[in-house]
Amino acid sequence: MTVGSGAPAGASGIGPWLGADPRFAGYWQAGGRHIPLGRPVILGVLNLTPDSFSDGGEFTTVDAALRRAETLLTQGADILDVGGESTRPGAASVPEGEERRRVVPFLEAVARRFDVPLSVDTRKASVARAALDAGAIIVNDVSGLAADPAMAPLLAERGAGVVLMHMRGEPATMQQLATYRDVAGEVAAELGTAVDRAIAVGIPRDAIVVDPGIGFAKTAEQNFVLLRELGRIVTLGYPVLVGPSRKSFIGRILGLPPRERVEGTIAACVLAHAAGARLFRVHDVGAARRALTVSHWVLTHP
Ligand code: HH2
Repeated sequence: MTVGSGAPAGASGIGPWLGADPRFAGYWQAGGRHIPLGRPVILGVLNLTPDSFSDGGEFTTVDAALRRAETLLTQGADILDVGGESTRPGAASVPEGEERRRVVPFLEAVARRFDVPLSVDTRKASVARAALDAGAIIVNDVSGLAADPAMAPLLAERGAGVVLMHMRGEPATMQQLATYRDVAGEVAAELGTAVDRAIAVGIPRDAIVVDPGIGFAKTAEQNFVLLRELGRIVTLGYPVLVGPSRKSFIGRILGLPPRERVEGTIAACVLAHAAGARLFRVHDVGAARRALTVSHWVLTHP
C-alpha cells in the first residue's frame, strides 16, 4: 500500500489518510521510488556552502563532499539532503548560477557512486530542475513552494518528492515575522495553505512531507512550543519532518556552540518522534539513528 491511498478527493489536505496506524506505515513517493516510512527516516545534511551555520566551508570539493556522503550513509542516513544556499537567519540569497554550480557536480557524482535517494534543499525552480536532472528525486523547499512560482508545476511534472517547510518571509528578514498568537495553530494553517498550493498543480498527496520549520521565523520559545505541540502539525495528515539539528534554540538552553549540540538535537528528535514526526534532518546521523532506533522500539513494541 502506498501512503495517500484513500485520500479524500479534492480535500484541503487536512485529514487522516495514512491507514490504520499512521505512525508506522506507508511510503513517501519520490521520483518513482517509494521510501518506506515504517521506521524513522533520517536525512543526512550535506551543505556545500561557505557559510552554513554549523558545517559551512567544510565540503568545498566534490571529493570532500563524497567522503562526507559515504560517512553519512555508513552512519545510517536514508536520504542525503544537499544544500547550496545557507538559510540561517540573516543569510543573503545566493545567485542561482552559483547555487547550481555548488550542488550539481556533487549530485551527479554521488548519484553515480551510491544508490541513495537524493534531496536538494532549494527555493529556486532553476536549481531544483538542474538538481533533478543530476539525480535528485526530492526537493526540500524551505519556502513551502512560495518563493518561486515555477517550483510547484516543476515538481508536479517531474514526480518529485517534496518537503513543504513552514517559514515566513525570507531568511534575511524572517525573524521580524515571528509574531504568533498560537504558533502551532498558525504554522499548521499556513502549512495547510502550502499543501493546497501543491495539490492544486497536481503534486500527488503521497509525494508530500510537511515540516514546521524549527528556527525559521520563530523565536526560541516558539520552537519549544512547536516541539511540545507537534501533534497539531501531525493532524494535518501528512508525514512530518523536523530539522532541529544543532540549532540556536539548543545553544540558548545549553550555552554551547553548534558542534556541541548533538545531545540537544537528539532530545528534540526523540520528543518529536514521540509526538508523531517520522523524518529527521540531522548533521549527526549516527547519534540520531541510535537514539531513534530506541525510541522507535519503545513506541512500536507492546
Ligand atoms: N533547516 C535548515 C535548512 N533546511 N530544511 C528543512 N526541511 N527543515 C529544516 O529545519 C531546515 C531545512 C537550516 O539548517 P542548515 O542547513 O544546517 O544550515 P544553513 O541554512 O545555514 O545551511
